[in-house]
Amino acid sequence: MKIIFATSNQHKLREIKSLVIPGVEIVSLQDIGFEGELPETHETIEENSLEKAEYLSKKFNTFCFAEDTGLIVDALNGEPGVYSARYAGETATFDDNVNKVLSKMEGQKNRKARFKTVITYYSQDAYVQFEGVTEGEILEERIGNEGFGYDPIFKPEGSTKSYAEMSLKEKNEFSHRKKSFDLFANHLQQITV
Ligand code: ITT
Repeated sequence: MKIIFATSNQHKLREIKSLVIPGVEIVSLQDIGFEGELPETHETIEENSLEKAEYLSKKFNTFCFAEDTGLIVDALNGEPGVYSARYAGETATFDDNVNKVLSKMEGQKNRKARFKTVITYYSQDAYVQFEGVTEGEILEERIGNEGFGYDPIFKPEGSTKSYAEMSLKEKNEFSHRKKSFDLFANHLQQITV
């Protein structure tokens, strides 16, 4: 069974491709020659995840999944949240977004935050969603060079390392993305057995 993963983020693709579902081949947008933009027009992670999966599934008339992820910081009233990719502006880099979080969190004692991923699996006009959440805290400065996005400033609960100090394998032991993917994998195995 082949399933398209609708993402234009190569880091997400690498993380997802490190996870295996027996009997399932994950196909990237590059593999199918899709170079357009995925629509992301809503104000919740759930809706944006659905929008991306539905768009691709209908365009290619096949099984597809997408995910939307946000970093939710308590002291920032849930920001950057659904705007995580463009927190510091439409053309913001990972560095710009991290700088904005660090400066808004300067002097802040409550550093609690969480990553939330919602995967949407879309097939034949029906869909199902899977949520993965990892609690943690926002560090006072960047630590580590691995990973992407907000990884250098996020330390998951139960770890002494930031996400950016972890190998892919270590990150998968804590990862919000892996948690949602495990639920998705479980679902696929149940419906394909
Ligand atoms: P697609 O919509 O094409 O999948 P995107 O990068 O636009 O890619 P999102 O809308 O889900 O994806 O944006 C989430 C942003 O949150 C992303 O650009 C990163 O900056 C950040 N992010 C997501 N997952 C992350 C992770 O595991 N570690 C650190 N930062 C992450």
